[in-house]
Amino acid sequence: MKPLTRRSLLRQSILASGALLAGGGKFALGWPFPQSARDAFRGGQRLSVIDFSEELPIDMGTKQGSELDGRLYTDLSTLTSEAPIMPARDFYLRTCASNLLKSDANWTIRLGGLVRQPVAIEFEKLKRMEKPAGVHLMECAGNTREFHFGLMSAAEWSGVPLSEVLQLAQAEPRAARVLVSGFDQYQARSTSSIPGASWIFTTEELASSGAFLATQMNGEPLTRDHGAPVRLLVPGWYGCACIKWVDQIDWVENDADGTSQMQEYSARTGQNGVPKNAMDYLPAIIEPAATPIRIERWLVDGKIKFRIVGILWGGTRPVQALEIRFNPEEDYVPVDDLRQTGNNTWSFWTYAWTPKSAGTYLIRLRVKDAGVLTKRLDSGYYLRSVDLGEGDL
Ligand SMILES: Nc1nc2c(c(=O)[nH]1)N[C@H]1C(S)=C(S)[C@@H](COP(=O)(O)O)O[C@H]1N2
Ligand SMILES: [Mo]
Repeated sequence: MKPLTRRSLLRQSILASGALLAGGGKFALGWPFPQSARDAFRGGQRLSVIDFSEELPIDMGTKQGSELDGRLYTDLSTLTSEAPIMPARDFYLRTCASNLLKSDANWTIRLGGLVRQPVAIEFEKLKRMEKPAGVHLMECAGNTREFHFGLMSAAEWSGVPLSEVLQLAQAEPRAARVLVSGFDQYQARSTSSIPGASWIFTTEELASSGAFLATQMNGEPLTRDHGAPVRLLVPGWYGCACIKWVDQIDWVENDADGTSQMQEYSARTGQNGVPKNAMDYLPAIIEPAATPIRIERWLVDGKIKFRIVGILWGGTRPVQALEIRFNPEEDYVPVDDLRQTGNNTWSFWTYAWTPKSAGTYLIRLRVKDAGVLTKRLDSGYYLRSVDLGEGDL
């Protein structure tokens, strides 16, 4: 499927509403027609935002630690559909720049392995090939509830399609896969991660995902922590494949071993055990997933109402329906308002909630779409809970 431009999205939603008006009731390409849920809060007053329960009280949005143990958890609770792009300073970090990383002046990427003649590609050359790549979301495969799902962000990128970069050297006939590596030596020994981030792709995976070497984020050069001067971005794949500080690209044989990074992330990318060969790894794609990001408490016409705001991301086509459930005993019901803007980044949904009583609620989402796998979502991975006291209602 071709990436949807803003214009084609607009066209689709016009088509969809046209079809509805004409009584056809058919959505163009299954695009859900946004219902209007905001009315439920019209004239009301937003009183507060209720915290999710059973999540660690951690510092969101500030960098902590350094090198391989450096992290920044993006605060998703303030995200709005009006400002859906993260400035670089708020974009999540899972590994910060090494203290041993040299300056990015005169940076080159060595393109080698199974090639007739290796070449050194200067960063300046990449800059001349750079073009806008659009908005893309990144999510760490190790994004968890205890850290408020803060290892996820979206930004607008520019760069060079990796398939174009590969043309700069002539591959040998045996060359079957592409190994992308970045600078990964650190001063300090990590307590939690294995140093060495590299990933092996087929040319088909690179082409179909639209993988590119990113040279700009939100119209600016990359920051050091985000991989300056150049990182890989693989749209629709988990962040572990998005190698930072790229300095080496090698053509390898079809039966090349998977890298230590692929092994380290095998459980989190849904692999069958820890395969030895790269060819036995499934693509590390992000299946459709959804989670609430904020519970707003409102006063509307003298009554307390809750408005749940959430996001939907992943997958390769718009989902047919998104449903929410508040406790295992209750049924799933459709969310009120889902505005899907494509699969490259997160989309926003809302739900007007009137809980009957105080108590603890476990909030889960479900994608209803025949044939679409949502293993992580269905496992309860993105569940969040909230405790409502008598005074909240
Ligand atoms: N060189 C290198 N690239 C890397 C990593 C790393 O440790 N070293 N971590 C990966 C992981 S696990 C993720 S989730 C993303 C995070 O990118 P960000 O910190 O810019 O958000 O970078 C990836 N690229
Ligand atoms: Mo990650």
